[in-house]
Amino acid sequence: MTNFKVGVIGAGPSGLAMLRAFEAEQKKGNSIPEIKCFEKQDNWGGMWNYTWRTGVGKYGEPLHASMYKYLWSNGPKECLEFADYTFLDHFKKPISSYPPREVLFDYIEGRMTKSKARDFIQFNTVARWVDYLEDKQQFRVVFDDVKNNITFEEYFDYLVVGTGHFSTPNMPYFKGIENFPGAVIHAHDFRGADQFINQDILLIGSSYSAEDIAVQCYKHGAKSSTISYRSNPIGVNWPNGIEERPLVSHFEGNTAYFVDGTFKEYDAVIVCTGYQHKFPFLPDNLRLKTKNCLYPDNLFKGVVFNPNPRLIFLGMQDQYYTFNMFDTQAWFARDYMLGRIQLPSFTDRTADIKVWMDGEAALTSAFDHVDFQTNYIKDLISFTDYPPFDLDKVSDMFKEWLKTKETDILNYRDKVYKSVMTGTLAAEHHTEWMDEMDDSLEKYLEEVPINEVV
Ligand code: FAD
Ligand code: NA7
Repeated sequence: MTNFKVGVIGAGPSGLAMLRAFEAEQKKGNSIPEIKCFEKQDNWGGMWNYTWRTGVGKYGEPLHASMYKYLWSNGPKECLEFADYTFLDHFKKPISSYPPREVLFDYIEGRMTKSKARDFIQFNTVARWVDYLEDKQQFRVVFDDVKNNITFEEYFDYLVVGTGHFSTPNMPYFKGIENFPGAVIHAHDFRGADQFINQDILLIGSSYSAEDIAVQCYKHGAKSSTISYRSNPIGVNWPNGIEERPLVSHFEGNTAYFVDGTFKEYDAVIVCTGYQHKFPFLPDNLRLKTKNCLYPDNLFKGVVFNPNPRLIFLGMQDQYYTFNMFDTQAWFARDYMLGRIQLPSFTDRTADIKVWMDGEAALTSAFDHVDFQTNYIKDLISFTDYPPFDLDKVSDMFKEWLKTKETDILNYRDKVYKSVMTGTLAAEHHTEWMDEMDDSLEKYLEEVPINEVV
């Protein structure tokens, strides 16, 4: 049955995966429901749609973007590759394993421009509020077209939320920080390390953002970076100029004091303490309440909202896998909406969720986390016709990536991996990552950089 209507909120990689999944079905000659996607930015790509702005956007909305200039993929591209549109399909030649942001944006966009997907998306439009109408079994969604300053509502039989969760900062308080004389920003507002040249930087938090921003600051000429951890240090082999200390206890002026009794003066503080899952448009009974983890509670197969299975969330997990995981979720969601996948009872769904959550709680290492997410994707893929790919090999690549970072945090991006989709070995980039200050698509795709041609 396809005489129903699907609303998709967000046109980042997750929302676009949903459009792609339905398009794949249509291409097989099957009919699909009516689909409408609403995106608050003026373009698609989600996080990969870079902006120089911070704070609020052109129309006064809180900015979604947390990405920065000079951001290069922090994992091998071979681990995120779409199974139905490979890097070779897009670039027509092997490229390196760790492309910059603009190159990945181009790849995401390339898959979509081959279709009519853009016609389904209304840009500059924010989902403001959602109600579920029990009698009609429909969602009523209130939107703001922020460009034209118009509020309107639409009704959907299924609602897909793909609004991401690395956008609303988690910003803890540290005593005395209000009197720190230099810049205090969250990683969400970091737009590039060039403003920190010759400065002593304090980063609070010890996960991906702290790790990469410290390396960016090193690369672009900061004097020093200190990473302050709450639970565990990142523990890689840092170069001189990057160090780790336990958590800040308090600030006095520009001096930070740490819980081990040490202290140091800083020019700027970058708070890298992660993000909140925030759904200001969802009422309490439809809101996903979770932190950044591999298996959020209340999501059957990590996708279907258990208390109301007409509501679907994509990409709400912490992410080793990204683009291809969103695809497998979208394919699952599509086949469920099309009635090909029958949901078990509420009780059985709850039990299934518990098995996965207990599994996550028992994990002890990063390798375990990779295996867990690999098994999750294997499970999802078994329900649909998403092109199967060698997930064990991808899992091995993730583990190799983790090991390489430990020993060579500054140069891990120079390593190349083989695509499990095409068997193609990535090309070594023309310039070593530490020496490459230009992250543009144009420079990246040059066979030989212009400045090396005599
Ligand atoms: P997003 O990309 O966040 O897209 C969500 C979309 O929803 C946005 O376009 C947003 O504008 C829209 N939206 C939000 N609220 C509303 C609303 N109310 N109404 C309408 N639209 C709305 N992944 C990797 O694979 N490799 C990397 O190297 C990597 N680096 C990263 C670096 C940073 C700094 C961050 C923050 C993330 C990084 N990621 C990386 C993860 C990245 O989030 C995912 O790759 C991917 O972008 C997630 O896709 P998504 O569609 O789920 O969410
Ligand atoms: P993450 O991966 O969610 O990590 C958050 C980090 O912040 C983590 O080290 C936490 O330490 C730390 N944290 C959280 N709250 C506090 C407080 N109150 N005090 C000190 N430290 C705290 O977020 P990231 O921004 O690093 O990464 C998110 C995505 O952005 C990721 O996918 C990347 O690709 C880019 P904990 O270990 O919990 O003690």
